[in-house]
Amino acid sequence: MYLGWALAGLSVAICFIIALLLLTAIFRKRKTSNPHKIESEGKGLQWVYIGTGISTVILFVLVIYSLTVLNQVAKPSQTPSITITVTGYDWWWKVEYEHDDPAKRFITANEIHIPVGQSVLIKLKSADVIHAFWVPKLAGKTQMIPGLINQQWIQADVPGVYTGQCTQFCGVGHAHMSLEVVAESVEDFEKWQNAQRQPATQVLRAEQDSGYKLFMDRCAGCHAVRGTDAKGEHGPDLTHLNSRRRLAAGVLTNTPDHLMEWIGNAQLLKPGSRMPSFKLSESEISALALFLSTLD
Ligand code: HEC
Ligand SMILES: [Cu+2]
Repeated sequence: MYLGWALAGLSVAICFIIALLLLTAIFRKRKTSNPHKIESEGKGLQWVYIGTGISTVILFVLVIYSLTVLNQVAKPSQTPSITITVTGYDWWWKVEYEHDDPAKRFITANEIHIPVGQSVLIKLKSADVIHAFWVPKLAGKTQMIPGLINQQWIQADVPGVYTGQCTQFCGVGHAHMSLEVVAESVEDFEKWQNAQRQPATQVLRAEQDSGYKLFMDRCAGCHAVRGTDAKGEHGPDLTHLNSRRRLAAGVLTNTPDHLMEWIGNAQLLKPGSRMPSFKLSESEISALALFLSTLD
């Protein structure tokens, strides 16, 4: 896209022409002996018309040129093969992979996986206030507005982890609302996707666990674990919690220690967060940790 260079070049050229005309005007001497005598009225007016005409034509051409380029940029190079709906919450991201077959849809949070070299359509929604989705290396900012579905598409041509951030001030947790886009080979992406589609694996064994019961009592109102009775929607889906790189939209790296630290001190680690801090006994902590460790 040469739009930027074309605009800059033209601006410079026009500056030069204007400077040149100004200098000629300054240094050209009037021929009349009396400089105060105005020559026949209206004679200079035609130049105003000509000048305005030239400017209008140039600007009009530039508008068309810009719109054409913008239109090209706004479209993906290929029709997106994957559609993901990302919903902004105070202060985390719900990520839903769409599919025509309901059995192949799944929900995760704060981490988006995409195959390298493919364009992916992202539908952007908000559950509460205005947020904005921005992964600087992949695409521009797009607002997430309650009641509206905005769209953008992203494509990563190099594998890697691309960090994104909410860029619309949305309250106390705003600075702690980041996400990651993991771009990986098609095979790795398929593997990840198939794993995410599965319900939680160890649940049957876990049902006897006191950790499982504790989770159902204290956490299931806000969190879902597919394959169990936990169907809460106020917080991130935890079915494959341990597959994620970070906790709480980027606040902590996801390790077993950090996980229990988060549960005990969510309010301290992410002030204002919509998850309460839990005061649990030693035995409750180890039981809960055991249950959570099964959420691969
Ligand atoms: C009142 C609702 C609520 C309850 C109850 C609750 N949580 Fe949360 N939880 C949230 C919200 C909201 C978040 C997102 C916090 C953020 O990132 O701002 C969250 C985040 C988390 C995360 C981080 C998930 C991720 O992918 O980043 C974990 C793990 C978690 N909660 C575990 C638990 C456990 C275990 C319990 C029960 C002891 C529990 N939560 C109880 C609302 C709740
Ligand atoms: Cu924000």
